[in-house]
Amino acid sequence: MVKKVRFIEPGPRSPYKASICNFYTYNKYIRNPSTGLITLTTLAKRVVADTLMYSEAISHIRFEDVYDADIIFISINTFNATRGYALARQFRAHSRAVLVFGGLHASMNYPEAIQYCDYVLLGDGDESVPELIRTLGRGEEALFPGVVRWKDGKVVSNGARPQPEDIDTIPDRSLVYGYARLAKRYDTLWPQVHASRGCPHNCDYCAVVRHFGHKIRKRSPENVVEDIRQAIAFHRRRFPPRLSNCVWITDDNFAHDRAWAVSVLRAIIGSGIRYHFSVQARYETGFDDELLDLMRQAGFIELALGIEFLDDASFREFHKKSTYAEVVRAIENIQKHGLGVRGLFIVGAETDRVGVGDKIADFVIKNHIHGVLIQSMFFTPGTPAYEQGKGRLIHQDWQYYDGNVVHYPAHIKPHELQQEIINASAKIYSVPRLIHALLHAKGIFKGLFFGEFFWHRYIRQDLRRQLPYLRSLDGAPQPPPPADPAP
Ligand code: B12
Ligand code: SF4
Repeated sequence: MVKKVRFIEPGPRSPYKASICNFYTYNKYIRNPSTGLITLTTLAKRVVADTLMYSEAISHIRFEDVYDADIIFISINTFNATRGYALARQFRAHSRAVLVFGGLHASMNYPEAIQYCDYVLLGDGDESVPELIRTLGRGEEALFPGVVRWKDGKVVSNGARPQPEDIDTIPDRSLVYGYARLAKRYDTLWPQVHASRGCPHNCDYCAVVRHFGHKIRKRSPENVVEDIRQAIAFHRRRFPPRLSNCVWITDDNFAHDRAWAVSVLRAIIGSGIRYHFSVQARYETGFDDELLDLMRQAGFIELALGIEFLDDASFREFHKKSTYAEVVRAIENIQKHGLGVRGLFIVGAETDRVGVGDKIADFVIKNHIHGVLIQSMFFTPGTPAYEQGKGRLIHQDWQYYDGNVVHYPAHIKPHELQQEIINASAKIYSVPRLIHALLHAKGIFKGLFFGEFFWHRYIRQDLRRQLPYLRSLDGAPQPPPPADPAP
């Protein structure tokens, strides 16, 4: 019998801590818990009544409540894998629970993850988690597809499992310990809804497409709207009113299935929900006038574009189907439709040199991009970028795979590249630009810039902490730079 199940989202390097910063600095000691893991907790609760989730993004774990569980599910992305493994060791020492890892990093890197647990479940957990609970509840061995397990001291994989098509589950956010209270208290926690999974593109550094596949799987528009309604209600408070009234639709490529995106937007418009929305999309969405108008009508305030690079050689290097000229044109058109643009950038491509940070900052300021995330190149095991770049990695200490420089780029030293990210962030989120935003930015963008100003101060602080280590690598022998990117 399985009577008690616990789900764990391990924290990153700065796990939750009660702090006044949490009111305005996102990600220092508080950040949104995983929608994916809440979804799995919701599904597991239908099988076992005593089911609960802990997220170190918003609370401490009550270990005495976890140790006597029958099954402990742990979710890891790359950046929190180190913490996940440490927690698994602790659970092993104090609990007899069956330990199960899943999530993007565990799935793409299962030979590593299985060293710390009994099972790894590959891919989406929507069907495999309830199936595992039922199987173990019957006292049977888990032999179904998607299971990685130990047999006679060896790791055995039952192979991939077809991805679930029915993903119409509304995550029950109240199943996360402490979340209901904090969601109402902090504007730095916002409603998040994931409406579709998968992407037909193939960018070399992208783990998402390898984990969720090329086929886009979608929730029904009605289900998405109901989730939005519940997510907003979960975060609503009477007094003082929330400053950040924005739902983040966290899909990676929202508009790829255009007909579906239109039906979701029409459903939001028809629902009477009056709120702000932000969504990630590719630059092509920026040429679709009808879609942009619908987004505006539905309450969307911005599109977060994975711009990534500012030169066509880098787009080609990583098989990202974009060109600089098209990205600029898309930004202009999006803004013409009254929507803002958030820019997501990657540094560390082969063409990057000293000055790349200034280049990004100047581009952002010139093109009126109102918010940015700048990260160094990611190398998630299982991606082509990892396969090509693994000989040039500085280390594989996953906890630093969260935007820090972790490789030796071709034409710039690691610490110089880290400094470039810091410079770009400081130039974009400068005090004069903060004052300008507070005086001139419209509506919600004032509050957004204010919050992001402090978020970026934290990001810079964190990146600076790595500088002495990265500088110390200067004397170390470096692997040879690869050939120039294909023309
Ligand atoms: C929303 C989001 C955030 C939110 C919330 C994160 C969260 N806790 O989920 C916030 C803003 C906090 C965030 C922050 C960051 N993020 Co983020 N984020 C996302 C995003 C866009 C959507 C997450 C989501 O809801 N996915 C949909 C659900 C359904 O998927 P899922 O959570 O993976 O869960 C499913 C499966 O993986 C599986 N599963 C998951 N857990 C488990 C556990 C078990 C036991 C089992 C069996 C199965 C299983 O089943 C679930 C349901 O099918 C993803 C991209 C993506 N598409 O996933 C990036 C992503 C996870 N983020 C990423 C990164 C890098 C970051 C940051 C480091 C960025 C930065 N530099 O600040 C930070 C790190 C934050 C921190 N310090 O903790 C990367 C991670 C790459 C990697 N290799 O780890 C991703 C994949 C984006 C990308 N394009 O590469 N992020
Ligand atoms: S378009 Fe975005 S989600 Fe799709 S493969 Fe490229 S980076 Fe990944």
